[in-house]
Amino acid sequence: MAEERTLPKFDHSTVKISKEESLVYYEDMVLGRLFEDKCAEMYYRGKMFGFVHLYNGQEAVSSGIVKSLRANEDYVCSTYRDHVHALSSNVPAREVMAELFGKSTGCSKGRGGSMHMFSAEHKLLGGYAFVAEGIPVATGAAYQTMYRRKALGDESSDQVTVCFFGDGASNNGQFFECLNMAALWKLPVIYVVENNKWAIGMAHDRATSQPEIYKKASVFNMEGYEVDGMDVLAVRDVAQKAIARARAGEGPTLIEALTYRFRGHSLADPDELRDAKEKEFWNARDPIKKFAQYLTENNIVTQAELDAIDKKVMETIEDAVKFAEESPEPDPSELYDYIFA
Ligand SMILES: Cc1ncc(C[n+]2csc(CCOP(=O)(O)OP(=O)(O)O)c2C)c(N)n1
Ligand SMILES: [Mg+2]
Repeated sequence: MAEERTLPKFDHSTVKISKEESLVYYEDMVLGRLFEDKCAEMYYRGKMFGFVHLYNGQEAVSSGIVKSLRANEDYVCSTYRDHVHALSSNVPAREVMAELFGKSTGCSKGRGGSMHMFSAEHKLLGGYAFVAEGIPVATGAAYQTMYRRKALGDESSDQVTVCFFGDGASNNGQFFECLNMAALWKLPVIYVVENNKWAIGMAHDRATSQPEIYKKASVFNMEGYEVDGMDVLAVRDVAQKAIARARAGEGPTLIEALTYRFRGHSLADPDELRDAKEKEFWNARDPIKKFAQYLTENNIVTQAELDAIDKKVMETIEDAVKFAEESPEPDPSELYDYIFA
Protein backbone atom coordinates (compact mmCIF):
# COMPACT_ATOMS: atom_id res chain seq x y z
CA MET A 1 0.00 0.00 0.00
CA ALA A 2 1.28 3.46 -0.88
CA GLU A 3 1.86 5.75 2.07
CA GLU A 4 -1.33 7.55 3.10
CA ARG A 5 -1.41 11.29 2.58
CA THR A 6 -0.84 12.87 5.96
CA LEU A 7 -3.98 14.34 7.39
CA PRO A 8 -3.63 18.00 8.31
CA LYS A 9 -3.41 18.49 12.07
CA PHE A 10 -6.19 20.44 13.74
CA ASP A 11 -5.74 22.09 17.13
CA HIS A 12 -8.84 21.11 19.12
CA SER A 13 -7.96 23.52 21.92
CA THR A 14 -9.14 26.34 19.64
CA VAL A 15 -12.67 24.90 19.36
CA LYS A 16 -15.54 26.85 20.87
CA ILE A 17 -18.71 24.77 20.76
CA SER A 18 -21.64 24.43 23.15
CA LYS A 19 -23.03 21.10 24.26
CA GLU A 20 -26.25 21.78 22.39
CA GLU A 21 -24.42 22.53 19.14
CA SER A 22 -22.14 19.50 19.56
CA LEU A 23 -25.17 17.28 19.76
CA VAL A 24 -26.58 18.70 16.52
CA TYR A 25 -23.41 17.58 14.69
CA TYR A 26 -23.35 14.23 16.48
CA GLU A 27 -27.00 13.44 15.77
CA ASP A 28 -26.67 14.41 12.13
CA MET A 29 -23.68 12.10 11.65
CA VAL A 30 -25.44 9.20 13.37
CA LEU A 31 -28.54 9.81 11.27
CA GLY A 32 -26.41 9.69 8.12
CA ARG A 33 -24.70 6.45 9.13
CA LEU A 34 -27.72 4.52 10.37
CA PHE A 35 -29.88 5.70 7.48
CA GLU A 36 -27.37 4.34 4.98
CA ASP A 37 -27.06 1.02 6.84
CA LYS A 38 -30.85 0.68 6.68
CA CYS A 39 -30.79 1.65 3.04
CA ALA A 40 -28.37 -1.22 2.26
CA GLU A 41 -30.67 -3.62 4.06
CA MET A 42 -33.71 -2.41 2.10
CA TYR A 43 -31.81 -2.53 -1.22
CA TYR A 44 -30.82 -6.16 -0.68
CA ARG A 45 -34.44 -6.93 0.21
CA GLY A 46 -35.41 -5.60 -3.22
CA LYS A 47 -37.19 -2.47 -2.00
CA MET A 48 -35.33 -0.07 -4.31
CA PHE A 49 -34.04 -0.13 -7.86
CA GLY A 50 -31.15 1.23 -9.88
CA PHE A 51 -27.79 2.32 -8.53
CA VAL A 52 -27.53 3.26 -4.88
CA HIS A 53 -24.36 4.93 -3.59
CA LEU A 54 -23.86 5.09 0.16
CA TYR A 55 -22.03 7.72 2.18
CA ASN A 56 -20.69 5.65 5.12
CA GLY A 57 -17.40 7.07 6.40
CA GLN A 58 -17.85 10.55 4.94
CA GLU A 59 -20.41 11.84 7.48
CA ALA A 60 -18.13 14.45 9.06
CA VAL A 61 -17.99 16.29 5.74
CA SER A 62 -21.74 16.62 5.25
CA SER A 63 -22.47 17.42 8.89
CA GLY A 64 -19.44 19.70 9.39
CA ILE A 65 -20.36 21.80 6.37
CA VAL A 66 -24.16 21.73 6.10
CA LYS A 67 -24.87 22.08 9.82
CA SER A 68 -22.69 25.22 9.78
CA LEU A 69 -24.94 26.84 7.15
CA ARG A 70 -28.17 28.75 7.73
CA ALA A 71 -30.76 25.98 7.75
CA ASN A 72 -33.27 26.04 4.88
CA GLU A 73 -31.82 29.31 3.52
CA ASP A 74 -28.38 28.48 2.16
CA TYR A 75 -28.19 26.19 -0.88
CA VAL A 76 -26.71 22.70 -1.06
CA CYS A 77 -25.89 20.92 -4.31
CA SER A 78 -24.99 17.24 -4.35
CA THR A 79 -24.02 14.27 -6.51
CA TYR A 80 -25.42 10.74 -6.87
CA ARG A 81 -24.07 10.09 -3.32
CA ASP A 82 -26.75 12.39 -1.99
CA HIS A 83 -28.94 10.79 0.71
CA VAL A 84 -26.90 12.17 3.60
CA HIS A 85 -26.49 15.64 2.09
CA ALA A 86 -30.30 15.68 1.90
CA LEU A 87 -30.66 14.58 5.53
CA SER A 88 -28.15 17.20 6.74
CA SER A 89 -30.16 19.77 4.75
CA ASN A 90 -33.21 18.85 6.89
CA VAL A 91 -35.08 16.89 4.25
CA PRO A 92 -37.08 14.51 6.52
CA ALA A 93 -35.80 10.91 6.65
CA ARG A 94 -39.32 9.83 5.69
CA GLU A 95 -39.12 11.73 2.40
CA VAL A 96 -35.61 10.48 1.57
CA MET A 97 -36.56 6.86 2.27
CA ALA A 98 -39.83 7.18 0.32
CA GLU A 99 -37.87 8.59 -2.61
CA LEU A 100 -35.58 5.57 -2.50
CA PHE A 101 -38.65 3.33 -2.58
CA GLY A 102 -39.96 5.27 -5.61
CA LYS A 103 -43.07 6.40 -3.74
CA SER A 104 -45.11 9.51 -4.46
CA THR A 105 -44.36 10.88 -0.96
CA GLY A 106 -40.63 11.01 -1.72
CA CYS A 107 -38.88 14.39 -1.85
CA SER A 108 -38.78 14.13 -5.68
CA LYS A 109 -42.27 12.56 -5.77
CA GLY A 110 -40.75 9.15 -6.50
CA ARG A 111 -39.46 10.28 -9.90
CA GLY A 112 -35.84 10.70 -8.91
CA GLY A 113 -34.77 7.76 -6.78
CA SER A 114 -31.44 7.47 -5.03
CA MET A 115 -29.42 9.82 -7.24
CA HIS A 116 -31.94 12.66 -7.56
CA MET A 117 -32.93 13.96 -4.15
CA PHE A 118 -34.39 17.46 -4.42
CA SER A 119 -36.16 19.86 -2.09
CA ALA A 120 -37.06 23.45 -2.92
CA GLU A 121 -38.24 23.93 0.66
CA HIS A 122 -34.88 22.91 2.11
CA LYS A 123 -32.83 24.56 -0.64
CA LEU A 124 -31.41 21.25 -1.80
CA LEU A 125 -30.57 21.88 -5.44
CA GLY A 126 -30.47 18.21 -6.26
CA GLY A 127 -28.43 15.09 -6.56
CA TYR A 128 -26.84 14.74 -10.02
CA ALA A 129 -25.86 11.47 -11.67
CA PHE A 130 -23.41 12.87 -14.20
CA VAL A 131 -20.03 13.39 -12.59
CA ALA A 132 -19.43 17.16 -12.00
CA GLU A 133 -22.92 18.06 -13.26
CA GLY A 134 -23.77 19.89 -10.04
CA ILE A 135 -20.79 22.27 -10.23
CA PRO A 136 -22.32 24.63 -12.85
CA VAL A 137 -25.73 24.35 -11.16
CA ALA A 138 -24.27 25.51 -7.83
CA THR A 139 -22.26 28.22 -9.56
CA GLY A 140 -25.47 29.46 -11.19
CA ALA A 141 -27.29 29.48 -7.85
CA ALA A 142 -24.51 31.57 -6.34
CA TYR A 143 -24.64 33.88 -9.35
CA GLN A 144 -28.37 34.54 -8.88
CA THR A 145 -27.76 35.38 -5.21
CA MET A 146 -25.10 37.89 -6.18
CA TYR A 147 -27.22 39.25 -9.04
CA ARG A 148 -30.24 39.84 -6.81
CA ARG A 149 -28.04 41.67 -4.32
CA LYS A 150 -25.86 43.73 -6.65
CA ALA A 151 -28.03 44.27 -9.71
CA LEU A 152 -31.47 44.28 -8.11
CA GLY A 153 -30.47 45.87 -4.81
CA ASP A 154 -31.97 43.12 -2.64
CA GLU A 155 -29.97 43.42 0.60
CA SER A 156 -31.51 40.23 1.98
CA SER A 157 -29.85 38.23 -0.79
CA ASP A 158 -26.84 36.89 1.12
CA GLN A 159 -27.27 33.12 0.81
CA VAL A 160 -24.24 30.87 0.49
CA THR A 161 -24.20 27.90 -1.89
CA VAL A 162 -22.26 24.75 -1.10
CA CYS A 163 -21.36 22.34 -3.88
CA PHE A 164 -20.26 18.80 -2.98
CA PHE A 165 -18.43 16.55 -5.43
CA GLY A 166 -15.73 13.89 -5.56
CA ASP A 167 -12.01 13.71 -6.33
CA GLY A 168 -12.86 12.16 -9.69
CA ALA A 169 -15.16 15.09 -10.54
CA SER A 170 -12.34 17.54 -9.88
CA ASN A 171 -10.64 16.35 -13.09
CA ASN A 172 -13.68 17.30 -15.16
CA GLY A 173 -13.59 20.47 -17.27
CA GLN A 174 -16.61 21.98 -15.54
CA PHE A 175 -14.60 22.19 -12.31
CA PHE A 176 -12.01 24.46 -13.93
CA GLU A 177 -14.45 26.62 -15.88
CA CYS A 178 -16.73 27.18 -12.91
CA LEU A 179 -13.95 27.91 -10.44
CA ASN A 180 -12.60 30.51 -12.85
CA MET A 181 -15.95 32.26 -13.16
CA ALA A 182 -16.72 32.03 -9.45
CA ALA A 183 -13.40 33.66 -8.56
CA LEU A 184 -13.74 36.29 -11.26
CA TRP A 185 -17.22 37.31 -10.06
CA LYS A 186 -16.48 36.70 -6.36
CA LEU A 187 -19.49 34.40 -6.07
CA PRO A 188 -20.76 33.28 -2.64
CA VAL A 189 -20.02 29.61 -3.27
CA ILE A 190 -18.03 26.91 -1.50
CA TYR A 191 -16.74 24.00 -3.55
CA VAL A 192 -16.28 20.96 -1.31
CA VAL A 193 -14.29 18.11 -2.79
CA GLU A 194 -14.84 14.92 -0.85
CA ASN A 195 -11.53 13.25 -1.67
CA ASN A 196 -12.22 9.61 -0.78
CA LYS A 197 -9.20 8.50 -2.85
CA TRP A 198 -11.25 6.60 -5.44
CA ALA A 199 -13.45 7.24 -8.45
CA ILE A 200 -15.14 3.84 -8.72
CA GLY A 201 -11.99 1.73 -9.32
CA MET A 202 -9.64 4.55 -10.37
CA ALA A 203 -7.16 5.56 -7.68
CA HIS A 204 -7.03 9.34 -7.35
CA ASP A 205 -3.22 9.52 -7.53
CA ARG A 206 -3.26 7.72 -10.89
CA ALA A 207 -5.87 10.02 -12.40
CA THR A 208 -4.59 13.51 -11.70
CA SER A 209 -1.30 15.35 -12.15
CA GLN A 210 -1.69 17.22 -8.85
CA PRO A 211 -3.40 15.01 -6.26
CA GLU A 212 -3.52 17.82 -3.68
CA ILE A 213 -6.72 19.28 -5.05
CA TYR A 214 -6.93 22.27 -2.69
CA LYS A 215 -3.79 23.64 -4.36
CA LYS A 216 -5.74 24.07 -7.59
CA ALA A 217 -7.55 27.00 -5.95
CA SER A 218 -4.43 29.13 -6.10
CA VAL A 219 -4.38 29.38 -9.90
CA PHE A 220 -7.80 31.06 -9.72
CA ASN A 221 -6.65 33.39 -6.90
CA MET A 222 -9.07 31.51 -4.71
CA GLU A 223 -8.66 30.43 -1.10
CA GLY A 224 -8.09 26.66 -0.79
CA TYR A 225 -8.20 24.54 2.36
CA GLU A 226 -7.12 21.00 3.04
CA VAL A 227 -8.99 19.46 5.94
CA ASP A 228 -9.23 16.17 7.79
CA GLY A 229 -12.60 15.01 6.51
CA MET A 230 -12.86 12.44 9.31
CA ASP A 231 -12.93 15.18 11.97
CA VAL A 232 -16.23 17.04 12.15
CA LEU A 233 -14.77 19.86 14.25
CA ALA A 234 -11.98 20.47 11.75
CA VAL A 235 -14.51 20.51 8.90
CA ARG A 236 -16.76 22.89 10.88
CA ASP A 237 -13.79 25.20 11.40
CA VAL A 238 -12.97 25.57 7.69
CA ALA A 239 -16.69 25.73 6.86
CA GLN A 240 -17.14 28.69 9.20
CA LYS A 241 -14.24 30.54 7.58
CA ALA A 242 -15.47 29.86 4.05
CA ILE A 243 -19.07 30.78 4.92
CA ALA A 244 -17.98 34.06 6.51
CA ARG A 245 -15.97 34.92 3.41
CA ALA A 246 -18.82 34.09 1.04
CA ARG A 247 -21.39 35.96 3.15
CA ALA A 248 -19.15 39.04 3.26
CA GLY A 249 -18.89 39.14 -0.54
CA GLU A 250 -15.24 38.10 -0.50
CA GLY A 251 -15.75 35.25 -2.91
CA PRO A 252 -15.51 31.49 -3.23
CA THR A 253 -13.47 28.87 -1.40
CA LEU A 254 -12.28 25.42 -2.39
CA ILE A 255 -12.25 22.91 0.45
CA GLU A 256 -10.61 19.53 -0.01
CA ALA A 257 -11.79 17.13 2.68
CA LEU A 258 -9.66 14.00 2.99
CA THR A 259 -12.07 11.18 3.65
CA TYR A 260 -12.91 7.58 2.77
CA ARG A 261 -15.99 5.60 1.86
CA PHE A 262 -16.40 2.56 4.06
CA ARG A 263 -18.37 0.63 1.45
CA GLY A 264 -18.01 -0.11 -2.26
CA HIS A 265 -18.69 2.57 -4.89
CA SER A 266 -22.34 1.52 -5.08
CA LEU A 267 -24.31 -1.35 -3.62
CA ALA A 268 -23.61 -3.22 -6.87
CA ASP A 269 -19.83 -3.00 -6.30
CA PRO A 270 -18.21 -6.01 -4.59
CA ASP A 271 -15.40 -3.66 -3.42
CA GLU A 272 -12.57 -6.04 -4.24
CA LEU A 273 -10.07 -3.52 -5.58
CA ARG A 274 -9.14 -1.59 -2.49
CA ASP A 275 -6.38 -2.90 -0.27
CA ALA A 276 -7.42 -4.35 3.12
CA LYS A 277 -4.69 -2.34 4.85
CA GLU A 278 -6.00 0.89 3.34
CA LYS A 279 -9.50 0.08 4.56
CA GLU A 280 -8.18 -0.65 8.04
CA PHE A 281 -6.24 2.63 8.12
CA TRP A 282 -9.38 4.62 7.41
CA ASN A 283 -11.81 2.53 9.45
CA ALA A 284 -9.67 3.35 12.48
CA ARG A 285 -10.53 7.01 11.81
CA ASP A 286 -14.29 6.55 11.96
CA PRO A 287 -15.59 10.14 12.32
CA ILE A 288 -18.51 9.20 14.57
CA LYS A 289 -16.44 7.17 17.04
CA LYS A 290 -13.81 9.90 17.03
CA PHE A 291 -16.31 12.67 17.82
CA ALA A 292 -18.08 10.58 20.47
CA GLN A 293 -14.73 10.01 22.15
CA TYR A 294 -13.92 13.74 22.02
CA LEU A 295 -17.29 14.61 23.57
CA THR A 296 -17.07 12.12 26.43
CA GLU A 297 -13.37 12.62 27.18
CA ASN A 298 -13.86 16.36 27.46
CA ASN A 299 -16.93 15.85 29.67
CA ILE A 300 -19.19 17.66 27.22
CA VAL A 301 -21.70 14.81 27.20
CA THR A 302 -22.11 11.42 28.83
CA GLN A 303 -22.16 8.11 26.99
CA ALA A 304 -25.76 7.68 28.15
CA GLU A 305 -26.73 10.92 26.36
CA LEU A 306 -25.10 9.70 23.15
CA ASP A 307 -26.83 6.32 23.48
CA ALA A 308 -30.16 8.12 23.82
CA ILE A 309 -29.50 9.99 20.57
CA ASP A 310 -28.58 6.76 18.77
CA LYS A 311 -31.85 5.23 19.96
CA LYS A 312 -33.91 8.24 18.87
CA VAL A 313 -32.26 8.19 15.42
CA MET A 314 -32.98 4.49 15.02
CA GLU A 315 -36.65 5.17 15.78
CA THR A 316 -36.68 7.95 13.16
CA ILE A 317 -35.30 5.52 10.59
CA GLU A 318 -37.74 2.73 11.46
CA ASP A 319 -40.54 5.27 11.13
CA ALA A 320 -39.15 6.36 7.74
CA VAL A 321 -39.18 2.77 6.45
CA LYS A 322 -42.75 2.25 7.65
CA PHE A 323 -43.80 5.51 6.01
CA ALA A 324 -42.08 4.53 2.73
CA GLU A 325 -43.61 1.03 2.76
CA GLU A 326 -47.12 2.37 3.35
CA SER A 327 -46.93 5.24 0.87
CA PRO A 328 -48.58 4.92 -2.55
CA GLU A 329 -46.75 4.56 -5.85
CA PRO A 330 -47.04 7.58 -8.14
CA ASP A 331 -50.32 7.36 -10.06
CA PRO A 332 -49.82 6.37 -13.74
CA SER A 333 -52.17 9.22 -14.70
CA GLU A 334 -49.41 11.63 -13.51
CA LEU A 335 -46.80 10.15 -15.85
CA TYR A 336 -46.44 13.38 -17.85
CA ASP A 337 -46.57 15.75 -14.86
CA TYR A 338 -43.51 17.68 -13.68
CA ILE A 339 -41.76 17.40 -17.03
CA PHE A 340 -39.85 20.52 -18.01
CA ALA A 341 -39.89 20.90 -21.77
C1 LIG B 1 -19.90 12.41 -16.91
C2 LIG B 1 -19.83 11.05 -16.30
N1 LIG B 1 -18.82 10.22 -16.62
C3 LIG B 1 -18.72 9.01 -16.04
C4 LIG B 1 -19.68 8.59 -15.14
C5 LIG B 1 -19.56 7.23 -14.47
N2 LIG B 1 -19.18 7.42 -13.06
C6 LIG B 1 -20.11 7.38 -12.08
S1 LIG B 1 -19.44 7.69 -10.57
C7 LIG B 1 -17.89 7.87 -11.21
C8 LIG B 1 -16.73 8.15 -10.31
C9 LIG B 1 -16.73 9.50 -9.67
O1 LIG B 1 -15.83 9.53 -8.59
P1 LIG B 1 -15.72 10.74 -7.59
O2 LIG B 1 -16.00 12.02 -8.30
O3 LIG B 1 -14.43 10.62 -6.89
O4 LIG B 1 -16.94 10.52 -6.57
P2 LIG B 1 -17.20 9.34 -5.53
O5 LIG B 1 -17.99 8.29 -6.24
O6 LIG B 1 -15.89 8.85 -5.04
O7 LIG B 1 -18.03 9.96 -4.45
C10 LIG B 1 -17.91 7.69 -12.59
C11 LIG B 1 -16.73 7.77 -13.44
C12 LIG B 1 -20.74 9.48 -14.85
N3 LIG B 1 -21.69 9.17 -13.97
N4 LIG B 1 -20.78 10.69 -15.40
MG1 LIG C 1 -14.00 9.71 -5.04
